[in-house]
Amino acid sequence: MNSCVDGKKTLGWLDFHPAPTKPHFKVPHGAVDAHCHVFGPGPQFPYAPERKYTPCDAGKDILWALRDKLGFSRNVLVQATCHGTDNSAILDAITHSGGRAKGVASVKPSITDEELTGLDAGGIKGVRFNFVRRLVDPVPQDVLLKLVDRIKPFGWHIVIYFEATDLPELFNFIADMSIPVVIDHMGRPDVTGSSESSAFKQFLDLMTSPHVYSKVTCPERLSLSGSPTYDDFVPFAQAVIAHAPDRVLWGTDWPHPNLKSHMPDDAWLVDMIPRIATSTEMQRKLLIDNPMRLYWPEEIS
Ligand code: 0GY
Repeated sequence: MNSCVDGKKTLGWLDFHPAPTKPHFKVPHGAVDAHCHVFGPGPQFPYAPERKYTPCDAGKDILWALRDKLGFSRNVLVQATCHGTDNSAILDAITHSGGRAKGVASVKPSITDEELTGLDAGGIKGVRFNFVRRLVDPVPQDVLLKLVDRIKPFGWHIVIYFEATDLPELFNFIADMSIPVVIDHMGRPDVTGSSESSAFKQFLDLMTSPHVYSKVTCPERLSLSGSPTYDDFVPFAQAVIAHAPDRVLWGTDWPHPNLKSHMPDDAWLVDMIPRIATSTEMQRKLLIDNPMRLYWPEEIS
């Protein structure tokens, strides 16, 4: 596996898998990869000066090839902190996706209504709030709530990223939200513990709110038991899916930014799907019905 290289400088973060294999699990026709990113290329779409890591360039054409190889039909592109609030790379990718990609932006609280309208026209369906302190300085909740009021007329939702230790502080903020909220990576539970712990019970409690969704994603980030089967991740994802089958989403997280020790073959991640969503009905909800409701509602008959 290569490390990212910037000019002659090796950056230390791992590059995405150079040759993912074909998964054994065949995803249903129309499946959505609802959490992935495009990065750069740096000269065309520069990285944010305030970034905490520099990703390997990972452009749209490589993502579309991966989508096809894994058998997916559509992608949701989530803005990561390395691009700050400049959403140009994902907007460019959406424009060149033939209608097969939508996006989630990061914005400054000072964004104008005109700029929001432009993002909406460009295929943005939500705003990401990031509370992960190693990545950003969180914005105060009252400031974010003003933004929620402003995006509500667009029919967008919030995507929220936080670590499990911050759930108690964020519980009411999320539970009281007046628009849908999608939680990244199940709120990053400690999967070395029990899926029946009080901390994870609190997460499942939050998931009883009818506007709260979760991505059952990122075994490669959360697991300590490791690849290719990531067994410790499975009971957590199973519990979330069983608890709220109509409000779970799945994604690859390609190109897996900010990883330094382990990079998955994306086929391993796809092969996790039937282990966490164990019936064809659950798989259809996870991969098609739920993401289509949030990202392509106009195509639901
Ligand atoms: C992820 C994970 C990470 C990074 C970001 O916005 C970001 O920079 O999301 C991470 O370091 O945990 O899912 O993309």
